[in-house]
Amino acid sequence: MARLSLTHFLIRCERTSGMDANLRLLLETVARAVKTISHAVGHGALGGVLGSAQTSNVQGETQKKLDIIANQMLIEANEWGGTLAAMASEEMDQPVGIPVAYPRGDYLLLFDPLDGSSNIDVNVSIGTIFSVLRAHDPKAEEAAFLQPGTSQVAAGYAVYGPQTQFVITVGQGVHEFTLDKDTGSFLLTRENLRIPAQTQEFAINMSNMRHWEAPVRRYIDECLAGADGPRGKDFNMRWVASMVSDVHRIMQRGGIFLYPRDRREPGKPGKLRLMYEANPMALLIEQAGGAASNGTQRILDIQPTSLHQRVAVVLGSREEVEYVARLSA
Ligand code: P6P
Repeated sequence: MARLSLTHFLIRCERTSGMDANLRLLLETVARAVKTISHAVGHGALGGVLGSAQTSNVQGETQKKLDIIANQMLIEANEWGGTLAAMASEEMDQPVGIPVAYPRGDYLLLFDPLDGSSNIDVNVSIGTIFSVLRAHDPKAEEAAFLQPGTSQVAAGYAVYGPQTQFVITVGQGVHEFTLDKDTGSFLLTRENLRIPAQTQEFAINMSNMRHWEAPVRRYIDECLAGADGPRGKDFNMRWVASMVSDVHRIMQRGGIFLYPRDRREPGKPGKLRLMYEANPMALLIEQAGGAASNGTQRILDIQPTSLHQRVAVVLGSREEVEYVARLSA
């Protein structure tokens, strides 16, 4: 039986669940931009797109050439279609509005155009993360974006790995599409992904152990103690250092991902960004039956105070995330 294309799947969603046609168009436009990013990433050194851009982003991080290329591809693909009022990105200090030459729409698009940048030059999987909010304000100002994660109307990510995959939710489950590079279509490969409630696999950057707060330290120590310890089972560990890749693995087989706050920068609640990393991933994880917290509070309930604010992240198999929260209580 032929696989459903992304377009066919979204039109079916429009007909069966009343999804707004402009939201469908927006998701298809993001998918088209993802294909162009996948093509650029796939060229690597042959396309002259590797290495540093010799610039820094609002986070003070050195930007890779592909960070900027991917950011521009998402802006150029989405600015003319009439679905958006504004866009915000990890790579831009301020949101960008829609040029006066183009119609404005009712949605806000936020994205991390290329997540996992430290992996770009060593050919390890990277990705794009995006979030969609409703525009309640005609101005393209930061305040219009400061809505809690529960306000998202859609979220998704792309993984640029051995396959290019596009994983989305519009609030009715999580669905995975794989790019057919012969035809250029995204085809449905998994519908209604479900994350197992329990796991024996954790993902964390262990080199930061000495900086962790006590509850995280205790949780990881218990995992390392294995079957002889209080958990009574052995654990495995993975850390890709691309959130998209670690989350995608959890979507496939369960697990828990932790990027906790640590004592290196006590003033920062964590490394990852709330609006265009943690919130979209938290919506996807919850839609697949998992849980996502900052260690104690549900991520989707956090009221944002700034566009680029950071947050601690503990997400994945529901029972494991709840266990960490009990240790932190
Ligand atoms: P570290 C990538 O830069 C990123 O934002 C996430 O994708 C990833 O999970 C994390 O940072 C990796 O951080 O400190 O292990 O390099």
